[in-house]
Amino acid sequence: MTLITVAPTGAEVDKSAVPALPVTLDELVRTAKECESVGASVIHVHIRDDDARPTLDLGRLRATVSALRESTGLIVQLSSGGAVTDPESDRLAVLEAEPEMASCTMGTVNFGDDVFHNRWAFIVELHTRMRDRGIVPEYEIFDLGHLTSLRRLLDGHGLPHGGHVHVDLVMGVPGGMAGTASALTACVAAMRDLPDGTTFSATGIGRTTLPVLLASLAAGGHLRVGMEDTVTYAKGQPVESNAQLVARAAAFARLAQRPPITPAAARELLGITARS
Ligand code: KMH
Ligand code: ZN
Repeated sequence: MTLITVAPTGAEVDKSAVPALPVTLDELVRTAKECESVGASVIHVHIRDDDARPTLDLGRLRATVSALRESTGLIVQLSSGGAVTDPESDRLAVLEAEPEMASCTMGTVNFGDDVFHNRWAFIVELHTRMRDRGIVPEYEIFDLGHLTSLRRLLDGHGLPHGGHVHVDLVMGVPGGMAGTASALTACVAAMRDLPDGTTFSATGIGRTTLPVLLASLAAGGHLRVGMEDTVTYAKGQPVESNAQLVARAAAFARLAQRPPITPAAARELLGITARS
C-alpha cells in the first residue's frame, strides 16, 4: 500500500508565473478535496498572504488547519520549513496552529542560490516541541548526512510522538542530493540504522519527479508529489493541477500493486492519534 502526500504550493513558486498554483484558502481547500478524491492521504501545507507571497502568519495557519479539517479527511502537515527567509521563531510558532503533523528538516542545505538554515539546536527544539504538543513529525531529508543526524536526534532525544518514525526524501534540490535511483538506494541503505518500522516517502524536484517516484515505489517507499516540487507534467507541458500529479502517482502505485491508502489507514501507519 502507498501513502501519497500532496505538497500543493510551497514557498518558492511564483503565482504570476504559474497561475494554477493554489494560493488562497479557497483554492487550497478545493485542491485538497480534489487530491483526496484521487488518492492523497496527507497534505503538506505552505500558505500565502493576500499578495500570494509566502507567510507563516499564525492566524492564517489556524484558519487553514481548521478549513482543511472541516472539508477533507486529509492529514494536515504544516511546513515548519517555510521560506528560506523565515526566522526560527516564526517557524517554531507554526506548531501553535495544532496540526496533526509538521515537517522537521534534518540539517542545513544549499538551496539553489540560497541557504536553508537548520541549526542543530533548532532541530532539537522543533522535535521536542512537536512531541510536547502531540504533533507527529515528518523528517525532511535533503542529503544523505541528514539521515545520520536523524539517528543522532533519536538517540539523544527519543522517539517522536506516537513512536513511529517517518522520513521524506526531498531529492534533486540544487545543493542537496541528486534525484536518482542510486541516491535513493543509498538513503534506503542508511535507513537501516533507524528504528525498525521506519517508513519513508520520496519526492524529486523538477525533472527528477518521475525517476524518484519510480525508484521509491520499487524500493517499498511512499510518494510525495505536488506543485511545491514540480510545475511541469512532461516536457513542455505545464502541470494543470495538483490532482493531475496525485492521479498519476496513484496510477503508478496501482500498477506496482501497492494502491493508495486512505487517510484513516495513513493515520494508523504514522502513529497519529485522534485529536479532540
Ligand atoms: N521551502 C523550503 C525552504 C519544509 O516545508 O519543511 C523548505 C521546505 C521544507 O519546503
Ligand atoms: Zn515544504
